[in-house]
Amino acid sequence: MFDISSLPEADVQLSHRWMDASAADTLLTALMAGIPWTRHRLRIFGREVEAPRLSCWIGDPGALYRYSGTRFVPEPWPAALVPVRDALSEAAGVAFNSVLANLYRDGQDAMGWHSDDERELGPDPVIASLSLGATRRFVLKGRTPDAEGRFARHVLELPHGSLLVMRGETQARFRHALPRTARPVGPRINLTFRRILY
Ligand SMILES: O=C(O)CCC(=O)C(=O)O
Repeated sequence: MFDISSLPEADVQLSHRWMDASAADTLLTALMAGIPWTRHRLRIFGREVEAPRLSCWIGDPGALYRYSGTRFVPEPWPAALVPVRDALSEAAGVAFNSVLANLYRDGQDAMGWHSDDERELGPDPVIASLSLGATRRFVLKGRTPDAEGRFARHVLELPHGSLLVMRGETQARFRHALPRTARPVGPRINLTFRRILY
């Protein structure tokens, strides 16, 4: 099922075509219209800034999430996401109860360096990341240098309908980011399914 089933030191699996193109098109259209997209305000180094993307925190009623200094109360599951959540829970072996949806409107929208290591996720969380729309570059960078002072770096292209699953110590060992690009690219939705422990 996965085209990549691990990377050096990173417990990462990637299926370039987890969802077929027409199902991915239908889901993209439904989510563009059906998610209440907002521009989150984030606290970075003590300063409030607007995130360079639109987002929505979605989940079961108790799945509260705090990141970048803000506490998010989940929006209810849009109908189009319920079968996707269930199929992903089955594929990843984790009962996902929440998802962070991000909408990158063009190449200027991005996600900075971070790990998905918030306390609510518990140790070594499983994160299943489904991408829809424009292909963008996803970069993983080691958090600590090796003996030669070099940081491990892996670059993955995430196309329409692809599924990336990160497990084990990947969040503890790596940061990840979705950099800006000067290439003309269309909109992209990314959905990172998570399990909040509460
Ligand atoms: O858009 C992506 O592929 C990355 C999203 C991400 O890093 C996150 O939701 O934590």
